[in-house]
Amino acid sequence: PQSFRRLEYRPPVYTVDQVELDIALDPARTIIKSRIEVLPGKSFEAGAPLVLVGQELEFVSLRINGEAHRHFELTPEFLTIHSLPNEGKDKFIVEIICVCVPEKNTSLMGLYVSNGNFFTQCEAEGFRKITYFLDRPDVMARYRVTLRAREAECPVLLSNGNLLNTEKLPNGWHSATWEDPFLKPSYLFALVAGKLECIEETITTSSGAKKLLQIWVEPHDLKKTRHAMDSLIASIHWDEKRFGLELDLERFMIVAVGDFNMGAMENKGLNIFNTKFVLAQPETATDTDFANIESVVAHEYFHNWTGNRVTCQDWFQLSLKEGLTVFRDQEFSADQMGSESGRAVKRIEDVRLLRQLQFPEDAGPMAHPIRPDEYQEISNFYTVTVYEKGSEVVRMYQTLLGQAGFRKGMDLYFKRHDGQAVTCDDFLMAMADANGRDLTQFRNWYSQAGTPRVKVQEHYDASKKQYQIALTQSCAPSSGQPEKKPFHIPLKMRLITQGNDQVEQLLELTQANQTWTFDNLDERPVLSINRNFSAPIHLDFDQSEADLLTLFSSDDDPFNRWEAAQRLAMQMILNNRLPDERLINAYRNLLLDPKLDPAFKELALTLPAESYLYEQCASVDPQKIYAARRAFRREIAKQLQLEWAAIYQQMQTPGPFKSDAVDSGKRALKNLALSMLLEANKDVWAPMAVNQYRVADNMTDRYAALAGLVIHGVKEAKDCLIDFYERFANDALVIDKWFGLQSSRPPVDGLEPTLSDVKKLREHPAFKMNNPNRVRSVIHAFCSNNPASFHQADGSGYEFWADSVLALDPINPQVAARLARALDRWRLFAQPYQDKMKAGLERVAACPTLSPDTREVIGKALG
Ligand code: HT7
Ligand code: ZN
Repeated sequence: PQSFRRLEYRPPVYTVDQVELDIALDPARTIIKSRIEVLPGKSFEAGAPLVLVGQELEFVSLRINGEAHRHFELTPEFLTIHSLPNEGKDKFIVEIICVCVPEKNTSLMGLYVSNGNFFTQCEAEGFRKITYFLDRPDVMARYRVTLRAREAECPVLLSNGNLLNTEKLPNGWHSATWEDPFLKPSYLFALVAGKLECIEETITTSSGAKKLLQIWVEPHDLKKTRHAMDSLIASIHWDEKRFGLELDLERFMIVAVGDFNMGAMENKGLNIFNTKFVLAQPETATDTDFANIESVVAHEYFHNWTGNRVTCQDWFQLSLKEGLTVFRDQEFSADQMGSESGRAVKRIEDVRLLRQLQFPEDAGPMAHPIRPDEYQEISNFYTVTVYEKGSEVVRMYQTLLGQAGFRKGMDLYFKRHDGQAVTCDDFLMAMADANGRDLTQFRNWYSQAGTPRVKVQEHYDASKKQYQIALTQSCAPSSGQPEKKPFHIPLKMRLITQGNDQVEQLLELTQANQTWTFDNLDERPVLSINRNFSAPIHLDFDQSEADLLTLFSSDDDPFNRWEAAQRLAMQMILNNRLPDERLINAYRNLLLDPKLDPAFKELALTLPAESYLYEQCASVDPQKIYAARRAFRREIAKQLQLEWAAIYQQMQTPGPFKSDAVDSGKRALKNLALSMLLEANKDVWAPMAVNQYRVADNMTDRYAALAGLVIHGVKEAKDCLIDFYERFANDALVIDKWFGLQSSRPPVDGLEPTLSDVKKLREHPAFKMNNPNRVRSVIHAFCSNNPASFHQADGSGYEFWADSVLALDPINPQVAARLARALDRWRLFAQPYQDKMKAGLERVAACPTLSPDTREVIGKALG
């Protein structure tokens, strides 16, 4: 397979400054006429051919400077044009006509049809499925686009920028012409056409300019767009306030589509979203859905500056825009929580996700630095490493430089690079120069894969009243990187003493070993380190249970309070122990503490995920871990049954539904209580769950009740599942929940294995292999979110996985490649699991027609 290497980057030989597209939309045969103005690029040499990329296109004609041109070669991937006027030294015009077939495009890259409407997805390399072009992010041009279509089928025609003009055409056709005033790379091009309607708002931005905001959806979904619009308006105001960044377009549009490979896409002025991240009403969307919509809307909006105004030189720099934009959306969502403890809740949620998904990635066969050095298929590198670890790296600048210093760095970054395609080094230099800091060593975060380990050794000398901590950093070898250089690791710490007289400090760990000494301590302090998770590391710290209990009950850093609870639970589960009396008492005190946020309590009482527990083991027996974790949970449920019952009553949220942080925190804790009660004694508490299912006025409560019934194998679950399907049969996103819940049911005594249900669900008339959301809700939910059912000693889960990857790959390689990653960590598992996983991987590898996407993932897993 072909590999692309970061160090082989060359600036373009030719570049483009103006693009005109005329697109006649037809599902069976769309005709694309392009007129591009080409001029020498930074690597130009006289006489060099112009090499354009194109994929799955039917070539029709080529003209140069108005004349038919015959000096070209056409391959399935390239259109290579020779004999250019004046050896290519002067600007010349290339006109190409080509054809594509949107209705046959199940990859959902390029131009495709979803429910009768047209959509595009061009990042990373989809524009080449629309026309032959220099489809690379460092070629930035101005676009003018005319869309034509039959008016009855496509009354709405949208593209980037401003609407210049619309026209009625013969035979029931019509057209719209759009112009984007900003330079952009081809990956930010978009068009949407079809039967859509919008809600709109006009807002005034900081400079006093009026802006039109629109959210376009299928007409029946209009009533579900208010929350997305509110989120967009809040994002616009936040970016002005926090970063001084104003919306630069007269019009900003969001469009929702039901078939989409990822969450959303930041096309300039025309964001395209998976419906899952736009549509919400209390009756159909959970609190998590509401929060996700807010954060994805913000994320895509924030890309308007971090990604669009300043873009990436090449795809190795992806984290330049993605890490930075995730950091910005995390900060936005934290601010929306409305309180300091709300901010901490958001931080815990973000770190939990990082540790569940990114830490395993960084220790597995797909490990890569946040700025990878090599890839075969770029779409495989839209990873939790590039996004979430990338965000942690950006957060560390802020920790080192302070919020004001970080802002100075951002201001300089935009001053230097507005309108350019740049690198992660340019970002680092802006941060360093704006603050007069040498950040040379910080570069190692960009170039080295793997999660650093920091070992903590503490020593208290009572006679000297002196306390010392020695920190040692290391990082396991990863592919192509046998030795790691030390990272620059900012560690927030505080010594917890009875006098409560120590302040928080920032330790900068830059060497392999470093020691810090603290004087005048009358007693041995308890160390609270890596507060607020100031660095994305593993902490090797043999802290006593007594110290962890102290931190759990009284650390003033809520993150570390939560962390202490997680570490206590983790150690006990991994040692197959049940919670002891001291821990149960600590849980009880936390639950009863009126000063603590319900949302925080819910997080503290939620046990570490199985995927995180796996990472702590040398050889994983998934069934043993499941059993130990479940037993631990049942003990908490039983020992605190009275408290759970009281909490269930106290956390009711009467009155009209609000999706804000306060009410959603109460619902989260109430529903944890419900689940714990079912865990403790399902026969006693099932009627309460059934009642909650029936009377709920919102999806959070209805779904939580249904999930409790299904997961605990309550007999009423069957009827409630039937009722749920009938109630929401016309709402695809809710039906996804129905599928997802059944596929993620852990094993239940007396019920058939979940795999038999999943196989039936795959035959269900509403299951569609070409809809990524549905595939995720059935197949991914089972293979990636249901470890206890998936990892069966007979290997049946892995056989199902292999069958599914092979079935999905010809339809949608990107979605198949994601599913393929479910077996990444196979080497970590004990026998017989390991051999059975390997057999599954080998079966997939043997398929001769595997896509490059899936081949890369499987190849690395087996390599
Ligand atoms: N920047 C967007 C990336 C994206 C994408 C990439 C590959 C294939 C399909 C895709 N859809 C969207 C998403 C984001 O980070 O905002
Ligand atoms: Zn993004």
